[in-house]
Amino acid sequence: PARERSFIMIKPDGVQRNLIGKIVGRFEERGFKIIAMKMVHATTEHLEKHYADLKNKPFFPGLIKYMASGPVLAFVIEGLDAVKTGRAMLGATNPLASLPGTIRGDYCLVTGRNICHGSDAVESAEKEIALWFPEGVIEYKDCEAEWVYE
Ligand code: DAT
Ligand code: MG
Repeated sequence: PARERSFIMIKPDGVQRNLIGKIVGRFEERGFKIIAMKMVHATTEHLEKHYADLKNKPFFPGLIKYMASGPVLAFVIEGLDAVKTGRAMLGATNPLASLPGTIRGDYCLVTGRNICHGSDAVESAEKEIALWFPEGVIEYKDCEAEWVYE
């Protein structure tokens, strides 16, 4: 089976709105293997590293404040095209442009409260997984794999 990995994070609004089960369930149902998961109330320093590429954007301070406002659920999915498919499942950055059936298209309305993060490239996924899971991920045999893959 494919071993591409993506970092997914349910943001503080998703946690507060009790959407953890529904969002994690979508990735499980799609066929992805979850190989790491934890709830974290992240520090601003940690979030500034996670969003380092955006530090010059006008919305950066508000983004960090939002992301530090409560716990997040951080997890790693593994499977075929995990990054691209993860992004497709997320929808667009602005929920207005997110189709129904996507996570953002089903559960939120504004960019600044868009409930879920997903890595945008294999390289950023690797960086984000290392940042959020320095202890590493969990290796195990997924008995479903032979039915998900040819
Ligand atoms: P994405 O989360 O879809 O990868 P991004 O990496 O460009 O989008 O931005 C990270 C987060 O920053 C995004 O989920 C919400 C916030 N954000 C992005 N653009 C914004 C904007 N124009 N106004 C307010 N918040 C924004
Ligand atoms: Mg991004």
